[in-house]
Amino acid sequence: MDLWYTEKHSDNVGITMKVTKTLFSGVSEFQQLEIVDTLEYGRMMLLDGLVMVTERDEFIYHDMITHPALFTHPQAKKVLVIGGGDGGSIREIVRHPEVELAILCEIDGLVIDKSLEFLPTMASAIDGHHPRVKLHVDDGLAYIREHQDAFDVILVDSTDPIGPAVGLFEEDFYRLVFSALKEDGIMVAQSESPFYHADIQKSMYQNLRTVFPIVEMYQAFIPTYPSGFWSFAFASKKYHPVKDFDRDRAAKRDFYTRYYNEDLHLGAFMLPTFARENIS
Ligand code: AG3
Repeated sequence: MDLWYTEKHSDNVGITMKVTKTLFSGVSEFQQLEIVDTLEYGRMMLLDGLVMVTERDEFIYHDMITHPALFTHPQAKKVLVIGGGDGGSIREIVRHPEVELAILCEIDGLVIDKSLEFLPTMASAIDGHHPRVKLHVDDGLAYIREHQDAFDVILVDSTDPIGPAVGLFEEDFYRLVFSALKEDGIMVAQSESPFYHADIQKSMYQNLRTVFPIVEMYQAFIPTYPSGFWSFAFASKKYHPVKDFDRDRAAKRDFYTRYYNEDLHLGAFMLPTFARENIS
């Protein structure tokens, strides 16, 4: 049988992939979760029908949500991930030797459980055996409210601003993140597609700028997300991701990154005009 999955990116356009098997389909308290096998992208996780990760291109997203902040901050010891229940971000964070503790705060325990079961290459560091990793199944907002002045880096590895992630794009949340960070802390959040989501970006970056002194957007190419042109927001109290970037330190990293590198770090912050306009 010929089975295809389509995520619609607008009313008239979408991405479609040939599916060979449904590995899991179920509903949690928060959302609908599917894990399917595809012919070209390997296993793929969908939340409420939206592509979250595929085995083939997740390295791009997870390199880019983690390494720019961790190579800008001179010594990130304590890192928090909000969302990111597949574990891909935590896997990249613990490759940094200076990180003493990486905490995952995911609202939906089903995402963690099913990632451990079906996406082991992503979930390798959240299986409960990693000495520098802690897991919390909790609402990110509630968690940071109780952990002020605590983190060097906070990563918001969320879904689109619909469903459980809506609050993660609002000013009140960014204020909580600001105070949960130490005095020189950095936050990075996935910030949607500059091509399709200009309105979301406008309000998101406006909200960030009312809270953080340094706010920049950077980009990555992610083939399975809407338009393939994706972005991240870099919000910081002290360090600028380009001016304060130590290129040598990034070049000397002792682990392999298939997307991120010290030149791309700088290049990713250079934006096409229309993307700049979204956030100006
Ligand atoms: N976060 C999902 C980004 C949003 C994708 N949006 C979409 N397909 N419409 C991914 C989490 C990976 N750890």
